[in-house]
Amino acid sequence: MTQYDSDNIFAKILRGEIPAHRIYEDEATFVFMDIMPRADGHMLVIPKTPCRNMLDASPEQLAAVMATVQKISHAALEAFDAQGITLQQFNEAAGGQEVFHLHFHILPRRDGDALRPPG
Ligand code: IU
Repeated sequence: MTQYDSDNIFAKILRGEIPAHRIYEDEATFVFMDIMPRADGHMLVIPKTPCRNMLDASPEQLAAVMATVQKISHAALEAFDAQGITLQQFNEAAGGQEVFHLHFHILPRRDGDALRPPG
């Protein structure tokens, strides 16, 4: 497994070196808007501590991130007038991961909609 690289873009967002549209944070997690949203209200949930992806996450990191995913998903249903939530999470380049700091995509969904393509 490749090491965690503290120069990744989400680490820079956590350090305040790059701006992000912040939605929520607690002692262990941080939530911000995805800059290339594939659905209205597309958000990312990340741990504040270094973690490359799900494969090297500790049980504590996963528990904290998933608790925030659930909390923010409930809020997103109301805030973004959605009827459902799609979660996405990618691990390593072969698995579709582009930013190597653990993150979950929260994608609010409306009846009959389709996700926009990446980019
Ligand atoms: P991944 O395939 O799950 O690793 O995709 C990374 C996501 O991070 C992708 O949806 C980008 O739009 C998003 N993103 C971002 O929100 N802010 C950034 O500065 C960069 C990527 I670079």
